[in-house]
Formats: sequence, structure tokens, C-alpha cells
Amino acid sequence: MTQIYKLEKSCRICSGRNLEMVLDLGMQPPANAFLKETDLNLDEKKFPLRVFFCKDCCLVQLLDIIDKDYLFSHYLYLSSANKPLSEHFTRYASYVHDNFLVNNDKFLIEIGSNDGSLLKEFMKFGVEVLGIEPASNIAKMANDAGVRTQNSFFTSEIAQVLAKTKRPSVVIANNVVGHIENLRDFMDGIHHLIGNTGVFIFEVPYLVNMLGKLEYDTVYHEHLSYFSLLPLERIVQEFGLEIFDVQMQKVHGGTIRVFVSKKGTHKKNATVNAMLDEEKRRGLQKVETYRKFAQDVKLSKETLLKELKRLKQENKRIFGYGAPAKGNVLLNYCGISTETLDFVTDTTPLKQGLYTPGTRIPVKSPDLIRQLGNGDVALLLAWNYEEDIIKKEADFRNRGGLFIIPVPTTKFV
Ligand code: DWN
Ligand code: ZN
Repeated sequence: MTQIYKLEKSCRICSGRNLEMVLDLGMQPPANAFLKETDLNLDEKKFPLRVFFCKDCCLVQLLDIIDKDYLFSHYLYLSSANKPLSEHFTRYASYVHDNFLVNNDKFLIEIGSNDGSLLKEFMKFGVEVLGIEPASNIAKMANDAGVRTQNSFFTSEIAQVLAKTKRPSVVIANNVVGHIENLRDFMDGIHHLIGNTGVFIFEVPYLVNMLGKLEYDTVYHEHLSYFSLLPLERIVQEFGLEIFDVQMQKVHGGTIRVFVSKKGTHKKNATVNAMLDEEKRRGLQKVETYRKFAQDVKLSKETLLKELKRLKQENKRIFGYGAPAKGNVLLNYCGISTETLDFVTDTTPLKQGLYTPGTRIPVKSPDLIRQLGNGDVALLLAWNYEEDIIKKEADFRNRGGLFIIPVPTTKFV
């Protein structure tokens, strides 16, 4: 039986041991491990959720590792489950196509391709695609939808086989690189796969946004690394690669889209060094920055709990809006469950009828919201879609419904 949990002792990028634990979110179940009715009488596995800072290479990371098969073999997150993300993917596909596929061999590989929703956008441009997806239930969905998908994890070995079969012009990975335990094997695979002519484009949540907007709930066991450019520069250079461009994106609370190719094959955009300088100016290479972040997180939790207590004393009905992975981290860290929230709503059919991990709050369809208003309160757990959701729920608000935005600190809308 594979070991489900282990505590790493060295840094994922530089193998150093000069690591300091800077934020402790307590014992938590995996953030996407929603429970079925029949699971409710079973004990849930919980694991330490702690953030460490490497004083040698500045990588912010988890060292409490949950086995990836245990985490990803049956996954409930669908990229296509909500409109704002699908719109982001449409724009993404046309950008990548226009800039990197028009004059090259139109073959693209996506690592962590989920249900194929992004690959479908590339197929609309006549691009040949291949998805690599470890979750068998989701890989099947993609193949059934006509998106060629290999059900496996991405490794350097698999990359070398793929490169021999047919080298892609572009390799993409969205919200995946942060999930990779063996980053060196991954980057080695990338260097084999893109060769001298290809490009690797990946999106990861950006540490500057996470610190700046106190996005502590984006820390969960799937996310093993929290990137700034500082450590990324170091690891790509080790494999003869170079970051030649980087773009800020709004999704998921603020991510960066990083462009990598073989060193010297693309003109380096001045933005890269400008962002590295800005990271140093913000003290991202100093452990004190993260100690301060942890203090601010504690304050944010205390403020939220105080407000929720006041609302309950005023006999308000409160429910969770969205059942994102990050929402489960926030609920478990703050100790919020059915004594505060009657239910949470979510647009993902796979999640409806289940219960939130650790806090065991029933997940319902958003149809329920039509019956709510006059003083009812929605705790916006999917705060990264605040703009779209506040617009979408105008009727709820016109009926007197209220939203609480929990991060960076409690805000009423
Ligand atoms: O890395 C990951 C991040 C980027 O995406 C993955 N490991 C898992 C996932 O994390 P998440 O679950 O926090 O992602 P989302 O996209 O922030 O989740 C939003 C949730 O809210 C979804 O379950 C859909 C739901 N939702 C809703 O109920 N009503 C979303 C919208 C926009 C809505 O209007
Ligand atoms: Zn390190």
C-alpha cells in the first residue's frame, strides 16, 4: 500500500534544508475531497497544511506531501464548470494560436488538460492537440468529448517518448506546475519535449498577489509550490531553458502566464527583469515578509469570525456561495461549518449533493438562491469571481440579500 502522507525534508527546487515554516493552517482534509452521504459516518483523513520558505532559493512550498494518486485519481474540479474561466480560455487560445502556432507546425500538448475545455478552443483553430490528464474520471470525459487525452501523469520519461513520436510547437500547463512534486523531473521533461524550437507556456497563481491580497485559502495540499519568478528563473536555467516573457492574468486571484524556451531562442521581454526587481523590492527573498503575512492571515480570520458571530446573533441565514477548493481551506482553517452555514451552492453538478470536506456542509444547486433574499447572507467562497457573481446575483441583492467577501479582510457588498 503506497504511503499516503510524507514529510519532505529538503527544498523542491534547490534541495537545500534552509527551510522555515511560516504559516500553519492546521490539520486539514484534501480540499477537493468532497464527501458522499455514505462517507459521513467514516473518519476523514486530515493532514498538516503548513507553508515553508526556502531561505536559499526563495521557493515558498509545502513539505507535507499527500500521495498524488490519492489526491488526483478521482477529481471533482472541472475547468468548464464556470463561464468566467471558459471566457479566459477562449482568449488564451487565440493569443497562443496567433503568436506561436500560425507559422509553426500546429501541434499542441496540454499537461493537466482536465476535461479538455481549453484544448477544444485550440481545435477550433485546426490545431492538432493531445491532453495529458492523470484523473481517470476526467480524462474519460475529455476523450468522450472527442479531445485526444492520455490518462497519465507527466514525467520526463513520458516526455521523451512523446518528443520522439511528434514534437509539439507549444506545450501548455494551467494551474499545474504548482501541483508538481518532482519539479526537476518535470522541467527535464519540458526541455526534452520542446527541444530547440518549441515553447512552454504555463499559468500559476502569483505569490505577489497571494501575499498582497492575503489569499491564504489558495494554500492547499494540491498546491505544493507558490511561485514568484525568483525560484522559477533558477530551475528553468538548470535545464538550459529561459523565461522570455511573463504576463499577469486576473483569473484565480491573480496568476502569471510564463513563457519558456531553450535559452537564446527568443528575445527576452524587459518585463521579466522588471518583475524580478519588483519581487526583490517587495522583500520576497526575506523570511520576515512571510512571517508578517502569517500575522495578517490570523487577523483576517478573527475579523471574519467576529462578523459571522454578529450575523448569527441577529438570526441571519448565512450560506456559502461556491464550493471551491480554496473555500474548503478557509472553512476548515476558520472552523466554520453547519453551525454557521446552512449549505453552500455550486454550479458544478459533480459537487451537488455532496458535503464539504472536514466541515460537512451540504452542497446544493444555485437554484436555491431564487428563494433567498431579505437579509439572507452569502459568504462568497469563490471570491475570485466576485465581479461576475455580484452581477449575476443582482436579483438576490435586490431582494435584500447580502454578500460577504472573506479575503483579504471581511467586506460586505
Ligand atoms: O489549482 C486549481 C485551481 C486553480 O482551480 C485546481 N487545483 C482546483 C481549482 O480550485 P478552485 O476549486 O478553488 O477553483 P475555482 O474555479 O475558483 O472554483 C470555483 C467554484 O465555484 C467551482 O466549483 C464553481 C463554483 N462557481 C459557482 O458555484 N458559481 C463558480 C462561479 C463562477 C459561479 O458563478
Ligand atoms: Zn530552495
